[in-house]
Amino acid sequence: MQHEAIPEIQAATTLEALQTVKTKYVGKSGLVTRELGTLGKLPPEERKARGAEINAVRQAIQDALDTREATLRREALDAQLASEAIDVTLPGLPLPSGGLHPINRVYDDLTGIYERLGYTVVEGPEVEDEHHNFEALNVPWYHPARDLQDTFWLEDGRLLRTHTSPMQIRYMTEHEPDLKIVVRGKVYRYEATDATHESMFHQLEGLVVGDHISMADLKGTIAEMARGLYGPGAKVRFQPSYYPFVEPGADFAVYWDNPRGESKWLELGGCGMVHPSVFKAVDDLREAQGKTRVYEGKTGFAFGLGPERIAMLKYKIPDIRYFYANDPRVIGQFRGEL
Ligand code: FA5
Repeated sequence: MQHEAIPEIQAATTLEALQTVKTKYVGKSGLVTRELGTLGKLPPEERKARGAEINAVRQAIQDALDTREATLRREALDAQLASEAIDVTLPGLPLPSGGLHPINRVYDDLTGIYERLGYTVVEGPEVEDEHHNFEALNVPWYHPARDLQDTFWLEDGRLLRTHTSPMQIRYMTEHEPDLKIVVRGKVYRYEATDATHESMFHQLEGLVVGDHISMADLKGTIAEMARGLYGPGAKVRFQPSYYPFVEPGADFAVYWDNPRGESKWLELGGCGMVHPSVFKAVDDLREAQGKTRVYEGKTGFAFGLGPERIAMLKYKIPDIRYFYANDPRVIGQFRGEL
């Protein structure tokens, strides 16, 4: 029987085929098992020898089964590994990745410049009260900016800040001079949109307060920013302008030259020397909170600009509304750029 079983075992090429052979010989009603069952019919003196004989056969078959099973399992594993082998010469699949929004990249450029000049970067609330957004900034009740037409008012009397300047008030109420900060964040205006105006946009606000701060410091700072953005050849231009929270006030533009020979003045934002009424409003707020009055008699400058303008030129985006339309054809171009 062993002589038949062993070649059958060797011939089994799958685990299923091997199981069939196993059942045939050593299963519950297999040939060897049945043979053992016949022992009882033998005369007692033959039983022992015959029993040992059959057990030896069963053991030999079982050993052969085990060996073959191990071989088949190893072969199956080898085949599986071979079929799943990684071809390291195949080009990789590109991983989809995000990217920084162009406005954030411009912000990073700008705050990088100011951090190197020792400024602290802060953010503030987008929902503001009238006092911080207008009154404390010396914007009178009859100023057109306070009109319903220009401000998104909330039902509770608060508003969406129309500029980042209210953070001047918040920061000075909390901190004593000397200070140098830039504020980054979103602002909102209820106005018709066009290629250069959005109802939600961004600003970068700067505020420096100390002793003997002058207009020359302001101009030097804006010039330093322009050089940081557009290289050593960048020029800046200041034109008198009016903002209630500064005196004197100015608008500033940067003359930028690029290798393609396109060069022009880019109107960036407003600036000026902090108005004494603003320092007084801050001291009033501080006093109401039990803090000391420390701002009257100080000097400082402030500026505010729109990073969208810089990003539109830098990335050749012709319409400000593309930044926030969530069109993957636009934003997708900034994938992977960090
Ligand atoms: C202000 O908002 C002042 N708070 C700036 C300031 C700060 C002056 C500190 C003096 C001292 P203005 O409304 O001009 O100023 O806006 C500043 C800049 O924001 C503009 O130069 C422009 O770059 C940008 N901006 C204004 N309105 C929009 C708009 N609708 N869409 C996109 N950018 C805008």
